[in-house]
Amino acid sequence: MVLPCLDEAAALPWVLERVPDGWRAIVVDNGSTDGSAEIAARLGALVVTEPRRGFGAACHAGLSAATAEIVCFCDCDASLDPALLRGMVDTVGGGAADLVLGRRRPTRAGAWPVHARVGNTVVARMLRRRAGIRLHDIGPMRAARRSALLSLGLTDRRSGYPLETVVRAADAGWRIVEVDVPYRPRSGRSKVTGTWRGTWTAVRDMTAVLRRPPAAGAGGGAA
Ligand SMILES: Nc1nc2c(ncn2[C@@H]2O[C@H](COP(=O)(O)OP(=O)(O)OP(=O)(O)O)[C@@H](O)[C@H]2O)c(=O)[nH]1
Ligand SMILES: [Mg+2]
Repeated sequence: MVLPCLDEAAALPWVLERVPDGWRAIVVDNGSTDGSAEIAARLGALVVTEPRRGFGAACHAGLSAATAEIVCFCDCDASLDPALLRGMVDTVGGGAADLVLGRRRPTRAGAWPVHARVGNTVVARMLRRRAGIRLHDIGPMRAARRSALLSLGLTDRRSGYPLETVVRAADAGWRIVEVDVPYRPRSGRSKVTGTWRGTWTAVRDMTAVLRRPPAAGAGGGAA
């Protein structure tokens, strides 16, 4: 399980405790200053240090370091329960889907800022027009086969990474399934959609992804 982490000392114990038994937690850090890397290592995670900043850079470094047949991703801020990934991984393992995505369902008001939710709906609509797939959310929680994910040739290294995953997977004809996941208020300070700067960067990165032409050779069957 790949866990991008930037200054999540407060959330790490809860998150790592909920990683299913027998799975390897890969915490990807790039420049935390609150001791996150040391805490993660002490709690038994494999800590990968990625020199390049960015959410996508962290996710991709984790994917590159992973060795399991099926790889999944989860935020490290305690907003999402890593234990939910067991069912998502089983769905991929059982062959029912090539990519399983968690659709965030806020557990209470304030878990998901309004601007983030609106932005997400707009992106989902643009995605439907661009790639012809119907999704409700482009969230951070997802599971797929490692070799298939690597074959997508993802290039985004910032906040466009989850969206690029979905766009390329759709272009390649993957079967994509959405499952509901409770979305809780995060622990600690927000880095992306909880701030105006983070939101702006996310919108820019995502619209750039949607403008990119389909990758050459896309449209075939599932990888
Ligand atoms: N390694 C690394 N992790 C990051 C970076 N930016 C964000 N993260 C992590 O990615 C996850 C998502 O970031 P958040 O700050 O929670 O972004 P968000 O979910 O859009 O915003 P919130 O609604 O505030 O939770 C968290 O686990 C962060 O610690 C980064 O540049 N590098
Ligand atoms: Mg978050």
